[in-house]
Amino acid sequence: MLTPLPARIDADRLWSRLMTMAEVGKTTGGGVCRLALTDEDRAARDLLAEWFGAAGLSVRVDDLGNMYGRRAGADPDAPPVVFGSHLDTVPTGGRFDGALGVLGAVEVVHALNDAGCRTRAPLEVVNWTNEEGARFQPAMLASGVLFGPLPLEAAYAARDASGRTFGEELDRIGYRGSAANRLARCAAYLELHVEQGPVLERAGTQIGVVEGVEGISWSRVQILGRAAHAGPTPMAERRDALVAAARLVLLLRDAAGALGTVRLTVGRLDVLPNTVNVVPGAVEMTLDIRSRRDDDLEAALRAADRVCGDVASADDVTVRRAEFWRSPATPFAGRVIAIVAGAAAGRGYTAARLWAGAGHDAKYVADRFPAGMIFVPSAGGLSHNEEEWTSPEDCARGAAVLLDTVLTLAELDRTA
Ligand code: HGY
Ligand code: MN
Ligand code: MN
Repeated sequence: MLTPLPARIDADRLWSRLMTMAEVGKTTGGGVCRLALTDEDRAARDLLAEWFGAAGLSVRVDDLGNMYGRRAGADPDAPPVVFGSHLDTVPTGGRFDGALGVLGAVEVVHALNDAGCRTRAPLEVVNWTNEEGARFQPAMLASGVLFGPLPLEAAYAARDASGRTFGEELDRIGYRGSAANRLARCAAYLELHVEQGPVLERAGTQIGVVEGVEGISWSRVQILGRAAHAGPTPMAERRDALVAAARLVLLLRDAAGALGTVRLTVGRLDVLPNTVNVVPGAVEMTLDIRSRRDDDLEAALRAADRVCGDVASADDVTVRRAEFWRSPATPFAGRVIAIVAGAAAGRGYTAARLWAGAGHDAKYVADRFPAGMIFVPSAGGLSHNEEEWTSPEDCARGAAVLLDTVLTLAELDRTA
């Protein structure tokens, strides 16, 4: 394990970039709304391209809009060590989810530049398109096309709530590059990210050594009753889709909550016709189920279908669940995990091993190349919330572990 090198993370420089990026899509609640392929995302990308240039990185964009900043190595033919994350956010996002991984990576490059360090392997900093899946489903869409099961055409055809497609919006913001620019070779991939949960903070631990990404299932659930007049329709004769949905949400939570490793969320619910004097005829909602164990995830889905059937018969409605995205639980590469752990120890930081409850592009990259992640604590375990907070010190510690991990993987070129 390398001892810390002359290369040094500049905590103020990293924080200043994080706060500058946080101005792009800033919300009145102090958070960030930078939905994928919106004007705010374009502005963030343009700013990142500027910062890539200032760091001496050569920029390229692939046909999914993924942005790569490349730093030459002593061995131009060696596969690059790749590190980064995403700049898109959920509508009430925070300033650190994704941005810390991209800007922490830029800071690593500046630290190497300042110290005049050259690596044997080339380095590539990446900004993945549409990690969140908030505007265009599924999540991790772009890395899912490159390394996962998602067909390119399906990605381009993904529509947002207003009916605009991913492909149209990628063209509109001017970030549809070439397939020839896709990441094709990679010695290893690293992603620095805020934990987005309470584990590190509660344990008073500085660094999370991430062992893998939990499995995720996204379904659409349709509840069909019968629209009726809110006045004359007797209560006993109603087939009220919203009442059925309300019962279903609670029963799903109890059914899945009984399975220890499972977390279940109904995040979106649309009532139809959503009118003050009409008994709701239909409800459409989303179901997000996660577990680090695929068998628990399957058990939760079976329990969910049982509950859907019970509500359908009890409330005289039709309930249909259709899964539209599945990301299996994915372990990271043992060698990368060990190097991250060694880097944290080399800095004298306290560290703990854990699994990522959130999805990350590192999951799909890990399906193809050796990958790992570094977590830093989230205040109150909060994320996907405008009050998301990670301290400047924790951000800098994460970037230092990223720097040392990248250097170990890319090897310092001592011939220079
Ligand atoms: O859904 C997720 O876990 C990620 O934030 N896209
Ligand atoms: Mn993220
Ligand atoms: Mn997120």
